[in-house]
Amino acid sequence: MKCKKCGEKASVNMRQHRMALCLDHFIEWIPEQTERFIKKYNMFTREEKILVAVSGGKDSLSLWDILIRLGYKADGLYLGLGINEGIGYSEESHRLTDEFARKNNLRLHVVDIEKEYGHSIPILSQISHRGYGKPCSVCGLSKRHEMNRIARDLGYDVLATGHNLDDEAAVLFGNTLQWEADYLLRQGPVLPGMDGLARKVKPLCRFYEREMTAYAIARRIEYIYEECPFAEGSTQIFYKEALNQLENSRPGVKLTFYLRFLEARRSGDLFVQKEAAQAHLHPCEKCGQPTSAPDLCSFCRMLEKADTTGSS
Ligand code: Q46
Ligand code: ZN
Ligand code: ZN
Repeated sequence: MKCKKCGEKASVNMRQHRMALCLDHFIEWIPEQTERFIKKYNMFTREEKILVAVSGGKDSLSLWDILIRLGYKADGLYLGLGINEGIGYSEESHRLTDEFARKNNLRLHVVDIEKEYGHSIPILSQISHRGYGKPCSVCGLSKRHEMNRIARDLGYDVLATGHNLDDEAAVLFGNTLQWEADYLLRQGPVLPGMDGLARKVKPLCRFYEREMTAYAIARRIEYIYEECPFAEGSTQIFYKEALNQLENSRPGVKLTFYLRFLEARRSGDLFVQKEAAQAHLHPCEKCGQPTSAPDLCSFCRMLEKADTTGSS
């Protein structure tokens, strides 16, 4: 197979675009496309301050790399979750993120959940009795809260995450199977900001996971290969595998699923549009972040419960 741009031997074949590229052209094509998506979905401008949530994985480090190559002002945020089962997941991902920032002369903020709140994510999950033994619900809640807090306190305009098309299609698949109208209405490349909530963007949402792996390798980015030990057996992975099976026999089906959804959501065709739940938000009494609960947001409630249970 030949590269579409130069005719040399191609290294990456993107069946969904009926296009193959050599490595040199592939690592140029990825930022060009990212720039196109940033503009198309009005994610941010070159004047805005971007905070990239970096986990040490291929997607978030590649996103940081791409934004810097494109000339955006992007700093990183690493959250220490204290997940040290198996290979020492948190320690290793922190090390790799630090190294990337240092090599590229980039600014990295580090927040360690245990230092900040007294307990690591697995412990918080145990003592708050959320998530039926898996720390993922406490982890997700804490990550959202902390990313928002840092973005707001340090004056960032926008928070960027490295979600790729496989992540987005799997979430969409799950929400469609359960017909979660509220979640469906909020899913997209941009979640607008509001008082106390930073705008959230996903510049890689149209790239397949395998493209991001190829990019990270081609750019010689050292990232953590292992998944978080708690990801094993998750519903998300099950949906990803199901979609990959469909993709194998129908190349492009994942991308079409996601893009047609965005189109339907934009035009309002498929949904009985509901009043956005955001209209009823007010500041949490403790941390000030918007919440629909009467007094404390779910993160502060979880911490309060963990503190009472943990100290009894
Ligand atoms: S939620 Fe769950 Fe992930 Fe947190 S505990 Fe690990 S698998 S890192 S995206
Ligand atoms: Zn080429
Ligand atoms: Zn709160």
